[in-house]
Amino acid sequence: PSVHQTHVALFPSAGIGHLVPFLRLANTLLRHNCKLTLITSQPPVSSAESHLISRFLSAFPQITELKFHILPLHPSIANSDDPFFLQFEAIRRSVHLLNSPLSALSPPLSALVCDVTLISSALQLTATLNIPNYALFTSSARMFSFFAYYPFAKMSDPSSDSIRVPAIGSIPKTSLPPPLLVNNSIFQKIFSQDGQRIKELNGILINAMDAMEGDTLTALNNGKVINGLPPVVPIGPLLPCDFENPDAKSSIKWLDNLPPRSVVFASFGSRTAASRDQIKEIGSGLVSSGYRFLWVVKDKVVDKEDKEGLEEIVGEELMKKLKEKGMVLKEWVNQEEILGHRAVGGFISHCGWNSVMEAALKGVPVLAWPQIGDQMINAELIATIGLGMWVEKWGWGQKCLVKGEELGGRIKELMESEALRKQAAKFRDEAIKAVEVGGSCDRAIEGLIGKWSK
Ligand code: BUP
Repeated sequence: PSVHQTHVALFPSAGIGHLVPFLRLANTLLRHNCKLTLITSQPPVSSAESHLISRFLSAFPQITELKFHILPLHPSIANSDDPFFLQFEAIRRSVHLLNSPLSALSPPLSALVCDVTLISSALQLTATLNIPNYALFTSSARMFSFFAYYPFAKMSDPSSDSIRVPAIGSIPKTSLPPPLLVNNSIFQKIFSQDGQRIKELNGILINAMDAMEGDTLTALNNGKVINGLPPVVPIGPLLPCDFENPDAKSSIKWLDNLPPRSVVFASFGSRTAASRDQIKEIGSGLVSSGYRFLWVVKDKVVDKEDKEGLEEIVGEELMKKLKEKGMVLKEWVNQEEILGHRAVGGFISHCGWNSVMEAALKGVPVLAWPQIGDQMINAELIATIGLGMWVEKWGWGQKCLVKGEELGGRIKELMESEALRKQAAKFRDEAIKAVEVGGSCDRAIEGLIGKWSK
């Protein structure tokens, strides 16, 4: 009899932060000889996503793309102004359309790996297809613990200003993703519907590693957070891949001429836009830090509508000062290459989980400045394990204005801290061990494929 390759369908949801780990997982599974189908929701929210998907598919023509045309959301459901949440919900409501194209795939699917915001709808698919359903959780193990515990948490208890997650500790309500505290928000609904059903999954893959979150991963797998979870498999760090980045080399050339660890890199991810006032304060903070800097400016939530030039956004006068000491960009940059450059000694980050894992992989200490979502929980983790520092009183970047002078001082602290540099280097060493042939990542993936191919 012919031996079929293990065929896995990958089902990401909206946003770069969700797409990137799926494509990195795809790259890993290909190296282990799997056959893959990538479900791409049409139309995507941002150009960053559509560009990334096309680069990925041209790099791997052997991958089947299953174009999934999602149904438009009824306006009565659309009670959010976040384009990414609206897309989450639209995808969830269209999942039934995937039944027949997925069952027609050949060879038949061995497993489906879905985004965490798709658990409840994907479980219906995999029940019909009679295949295992895994979720790829796209944030930290700490965040996953909260997600798993959420259905049991007494969120509405007004007498308590924090949530005690078993084995993890207290998480202040102010650190939770803000939309979770808004009754009947799309986000809250997803959290409770999908959170309630994680025990029905066959496993949870997570871009995490023991060196950073060993205790949490052990607690999750020993039933200490909640009872009866399927295996939580740390497969991190997922490695950045060549296809991810267009050849934008100008920033790298600029870095090439600078001394080791002399530059601070500032980028706040793909999902948040800073206010004009905050952009100006960041600019003056970078200048006052005395360090050289590479700063990626973002002033719109979705890149498709991003039209204004840098001079207009930052202001001509400040722009002149900025150019003397640093490089300011308003385009997609090769973040992993920048973080891996010897001239870069610190990273001001929004703490999107992919960025955090990339900082660990490259051994760059982080100045955590959470903007939305899971990022404050990730920032707390960064400070606890010493991958970086977090100025708690800054609150949510989207809500408070941090003054340039204050920022400049913190940048100095970050760049001058020997302790942070050493700790970050330790995480880099552990990350490199984890991704070696025969390392923990390899073994985890082999174990999964072994199960899927039975
Ligand atoms: Br912006 C940008 N270049 O210019 P996160 C991002 N990235 O390579 P997010 C670039 O996109 P959420 C750029 O390296 C990382 O892999 C970056 O993911 C890459 O944050 C990814 O860090 C961004 O998880 O979303 O997209 O803001 O916080 O929702 O995960």
